[in-house]
Amino acid sequence: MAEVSRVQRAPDDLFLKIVAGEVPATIVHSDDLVVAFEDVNPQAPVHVLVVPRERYENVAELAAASPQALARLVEVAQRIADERCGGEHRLVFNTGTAVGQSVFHVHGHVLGGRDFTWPPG
Ligand code: DGP
Repeated sequence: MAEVSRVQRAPDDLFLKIVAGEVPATIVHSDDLVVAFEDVNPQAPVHVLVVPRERYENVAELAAASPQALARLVEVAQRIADERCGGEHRLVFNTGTAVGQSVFHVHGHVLGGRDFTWPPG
């Protein structure tokens, strides 16, 4: 099932186009496994998206297929937070439309630089 939806949605994968340089973005990190760029609609003073170069729909798919890429994603998220907001941050993976996922290429939101409330809305 997941494989079918991945194939169906792949042509519209905005984040693959950013990774490929076909859609402009403010890239803040790039390596062999992940790319990080500024969110176009920031929700906090620090709001960076970290994505794997390969396409997986959500974080569970990424974990199953490439734990190395997931580990790198988390490492890069921490490094960005260390550099920009003293290390304290919220790393969010939305999974599914009901909780707000709008781009079906897994991405970690690195959010920081202000106080946050809990639970999230
Ligand atoms: P989500 O709702 O969890 O799927 O997050 C998608 C995020 O992607 C959202 O915070 C806005 C961001 N976004 C959408 N389109 C673009 C774009 O074209 N460029 C950049 N840099 N970010 C985008």
